Amino acid sequence: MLSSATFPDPETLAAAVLDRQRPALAKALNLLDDKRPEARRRAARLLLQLPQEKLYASGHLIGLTGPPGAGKSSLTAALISRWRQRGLRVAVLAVDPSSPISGGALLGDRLRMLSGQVDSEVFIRSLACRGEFGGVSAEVWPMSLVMLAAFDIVLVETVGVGQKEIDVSKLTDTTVFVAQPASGDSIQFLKAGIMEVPHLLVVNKADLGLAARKTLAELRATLKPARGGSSWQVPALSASAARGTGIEELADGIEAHRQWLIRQNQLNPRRKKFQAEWVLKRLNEEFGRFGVNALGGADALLTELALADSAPFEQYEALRQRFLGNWSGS
Ligand SMILES: Nc1nc2c(ncn2[C@@H]2O[C@H](COP(=O)(O)OP(=O)(O)OP(=O)(O)O)[C@@H](O)[C@H]2O)c(=O)[nH]1
Ligand SMILES: [Mg+2]
Repeated sequence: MLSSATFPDPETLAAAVLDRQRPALAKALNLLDDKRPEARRRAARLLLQLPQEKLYASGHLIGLTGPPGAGKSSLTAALISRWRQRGLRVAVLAVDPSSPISGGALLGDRLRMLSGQVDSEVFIRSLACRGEFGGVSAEVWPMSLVMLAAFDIVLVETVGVGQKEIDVSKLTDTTVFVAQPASGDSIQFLKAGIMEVPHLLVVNKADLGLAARKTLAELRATLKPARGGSSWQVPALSASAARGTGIEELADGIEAHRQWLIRQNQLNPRRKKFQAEWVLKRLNEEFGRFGVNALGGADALLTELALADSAPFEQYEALRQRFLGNWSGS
């Protein structure tokens, strides 16, 4: 059992995180993943020490998802070099499937190897996935917030086909789906009525030629035109991470979606909404449906939380206390 002396001091840690010091970034992520009460309290203080504007109203939180081997990490590496050329600082959280076949926390290493552009303004971290949040490690939300405090772009890479793709979109501003040429999986996924989930589709491995072109044509055929001028038109792009083609267009497309969110005044409300969902999920885990209903029900809680100005752990703690107070008082 570790004593509280081994927990980092939140104020010092926050300053070092903002300075993008690697050991501090790693320490902060570990603290957020630590369920012990003292760690929780310190994690809450850490989040409060960070500039709230950066957490909720600036930067870009991107989800990159798609079937295994589609080239998500290779595309991420290619995007990192573009973003660095544009002067942007990048953090990558690679959510590894816990399956022993893929060997656990290796994607980060692979990415580090692939990217020639890893300098002090790029931070890459592999997270083991414990199957919560449908494939995304439970603490990815607060972890993303901490990364947003220090980096311009935070990219979350998740593996998945089928329903799992939805989940990364529940915590990111922009979701990119990477399709594998000649794979029915992608088309099936998109036809399954989850078409509205990704904001950009990209067929990687364009260097394979015909197979990639065919998949691109199929994807385009499934895309519906945007409803009215204020809707986002999902583009289907083509790229080759291996040859470095189409990367500029992909980076531009991703940025266009962020600009669209800002014009629609959606960036901040989206993050607040995802945070509310995260808090609700935590409450559900601890107190179940009964607890959530005792607190006014999921819908009322989501509305209340999305309007509140506090950090995730505070929201969670306040509701927890309210529930326990009601319960003991009745
Ligand atoms: N021909 C070709 N191969 C590519 C391209 N991009 C990636 N690959 C290859 O595809 C394989 C998978 O690439 P990754 O980038 O690891 O794919 P991933 O989607 O991150 O894979 P997981 O994280 O394991 O799901 C590797 O062997 C890459 O070399 C490309 O543009 N063209
Ligand atoms: Mg990968």
